[in-house]
Amino acid sequence: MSTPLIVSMGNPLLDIQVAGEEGEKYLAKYGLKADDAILAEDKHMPIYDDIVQNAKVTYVAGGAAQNAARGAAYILPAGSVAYIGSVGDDDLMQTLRKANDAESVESAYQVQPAPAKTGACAVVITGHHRSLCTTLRAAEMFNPSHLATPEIAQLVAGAKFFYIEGYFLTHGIESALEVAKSASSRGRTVVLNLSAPFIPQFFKVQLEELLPHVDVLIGNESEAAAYAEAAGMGDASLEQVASALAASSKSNASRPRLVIVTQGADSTVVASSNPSTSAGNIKPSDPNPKVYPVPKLSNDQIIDTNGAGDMFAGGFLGALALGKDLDECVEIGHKLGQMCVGQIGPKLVYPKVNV
Ligand code: 26A
Repeated sequence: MSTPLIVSMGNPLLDIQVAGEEGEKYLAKYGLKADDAILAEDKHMPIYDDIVQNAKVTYVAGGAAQNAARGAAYILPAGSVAYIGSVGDDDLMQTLRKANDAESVESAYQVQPAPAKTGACAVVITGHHRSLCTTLRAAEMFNPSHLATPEIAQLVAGAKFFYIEGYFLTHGIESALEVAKSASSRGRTVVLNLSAPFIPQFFKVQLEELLPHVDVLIGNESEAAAYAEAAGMGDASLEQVASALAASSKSNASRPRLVIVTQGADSTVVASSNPSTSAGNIKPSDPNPKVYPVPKLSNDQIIDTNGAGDMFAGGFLGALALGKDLDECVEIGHKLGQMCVGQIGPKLVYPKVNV
């Protein structure tokens, strides 16, 4: 059996994308915000059948941490990444498995028996915005017993890096804590993505419980703002929020915490709790937070932004696992994020290009 370097954990979803004029129509019809990520409420539930039956849709493998797993795998040797999540025994799952196979990501799925169905995300593209409306289905049936199966226990025991999506905290805090606590007590690196504004907003308790075990926190500007609001520091600048998150309490105090905040086409901000000369950290001679400009893309290079943040995170994670310097980790993150923006959905370029 393989021993992957990275284990990623989250909600496996099949993305069903609709764009153009139809995107505008469905955004209005279901009262969605142009750039948001939500769990479908009752009023949104018909959207999946509606777009499949009435619109031109594209199916692409999704699920935030699964996208990041494929992103990391893009720059690592085959067999370096495994992904854990819960799916149904159906054709959606087969599509996801195929996308992982193509990237040599091991699909360490917990498979729920029928009638459970694999989760789906309606992705409504309008211009450079993307609205994500998710029905978790089998994804939220993830049971911690999966971690105790010999195959999964071996993956988790062997991995050096763990990636957890914030989205998983809506239902899986027990498993996330189990993995993160054990990893951080063994000196392994735990990476958490904030995933969406509603996570710090409505799952703050779970987030605060997990945060002490997190070495690298990744989010975007609206997630950082939502955290700031929830933490009572709504007036703080992005740099101040990143520094505060980096400084908040940590179970493995011998390791610094790094906080990375992306802002789409604008600069990426990185804060460290304790700069050092180690790879993957801000150097003591550098500013902290450190600001990294993002290379410009022209309008015609942008297809859609679905998955760009995940591919940034995957590229960053893969580079970190390769022992690269922070500057290179951010650069590779930017490259994969931008590569994804040039594709339909959370995909990268094939045949593979060097990054
Ligand atoms: C719990 N929710 C809402 C979610 C998601 C999600 N992945 C996990 N849980 N909502 C959207 N996504 C995924 O995010 C990617 C873009 O960042 C979508 O599947 C999409 O591929």
